[in-house]
Amino acid sequence: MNNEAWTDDTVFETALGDTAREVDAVIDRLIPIPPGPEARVFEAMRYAALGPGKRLRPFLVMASARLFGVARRSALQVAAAVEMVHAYSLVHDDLPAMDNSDLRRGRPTCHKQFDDATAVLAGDGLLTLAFEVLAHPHTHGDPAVRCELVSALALAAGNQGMVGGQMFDLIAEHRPDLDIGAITRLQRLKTGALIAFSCEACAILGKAPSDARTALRGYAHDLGLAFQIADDVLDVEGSTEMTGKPVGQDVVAGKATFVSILGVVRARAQARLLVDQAVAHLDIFDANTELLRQAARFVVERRA
Ligand code: GRG
Repeated sequence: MNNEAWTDDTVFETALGDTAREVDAVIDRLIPIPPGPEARVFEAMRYAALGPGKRLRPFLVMASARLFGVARRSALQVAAAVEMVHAYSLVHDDLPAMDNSDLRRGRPTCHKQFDDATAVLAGDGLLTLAFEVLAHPHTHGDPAVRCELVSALALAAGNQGMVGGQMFDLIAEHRPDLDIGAITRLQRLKTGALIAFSCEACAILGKAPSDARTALRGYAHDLGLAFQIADDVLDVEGSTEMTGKPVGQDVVAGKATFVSILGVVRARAQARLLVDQAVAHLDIFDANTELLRQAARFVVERRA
């Protein structure tokens, strides 16, 4: 990847595709199918983690790796771990006990392709493997750095992050009166925390100073919210063909979202404002931050 040359959308999307292929090769290597009856859960894990997604979180890891001179091999291990956690969250979110969705990434959801119990186990397997990958000496030579990565991912993915946000979201289905502050907090936990980890992980790997971490956290916070607003807009204006998943469900459920509170026009404007704010956090870096700037713009312009 040569970030100096990435100046337009087409080049950015090519770079996103290149990162996807690279991280998929790492995931492919990390989940070989063994002989024996347990092979089925490995197949379901591969189905979930290697499905046709954008790989935005791995891209954020690889783009921020450049800011801190992090070795490509280390960054790819982290990128694979983040994508595994993301894939697990989608598998569990789609289960009958949660969203009860049949379609994800334009294909049958994991529990439809396999069965509910296998999908639960595939999610568990992906989540657990992500921590094994971070704890492996291949990820970083310094055990203190590996420990910090494990701890940061646990905070982002667990009850103080994504799991807490998912609980809040399930409760919010019956609370159409929630205000913008509550929705913002919900989304920060549910999707923002893992996006923030994706941006900050390379600061941990590169032992970056605290001002760099604070700047990346600010970028990630604004980016995460802009991402979620774009997702809410797609749920209203997109189609199943575009997004590869059912749309319009929030409206049917009468759920409070950024769009239900602000309306589409103001929600879009808010997302663009957040993107401007996100990229302003990057001004403190001397290194080329063009990739992260383009990622922020992509998040609100995306059609899937
Ligand atoms: C089950 C613990 C647990 C958590 C689930 C993230 C999440 C929490 C659920 C996903 C539900 C959802 C559709 C949220 C909206 C934002 C989001 C995470 C969209 C999917 O992410 P993309 O667009 O997906 O990056 P791809 O397929 O491109 O990887």
